[in-house]
Amino acid sequence: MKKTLGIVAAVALLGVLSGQAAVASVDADAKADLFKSFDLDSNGLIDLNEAEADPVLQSAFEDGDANEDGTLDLAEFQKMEMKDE
Ligand SMILES: [Ca+2]
Ligand SMILES: [Ca+2]
Repeated sequence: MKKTLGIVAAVALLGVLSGQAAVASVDADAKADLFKSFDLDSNGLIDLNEAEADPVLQSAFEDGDANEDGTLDLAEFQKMEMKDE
């Protein structure tokens, strides 16, 4: 079940990060859910280990980690998705 959720999340994130039509269907709540699905230990942060579950997230990780603490918090995660240019 966890694995299925991860795949769904990865597909959704792929759409968000690549600026496809999926953006319109992913609202703030869905983004929060997506964040939670990556945050496997539920500590409110996505670390590099957790980001490795998704190649797209992994490649965007460094860029998205605005304060360079090695983790993505929800605010950073939301900003990543909005950055579309
Ligand atoms: Ca975590
Ligand atoms: Ca950070």
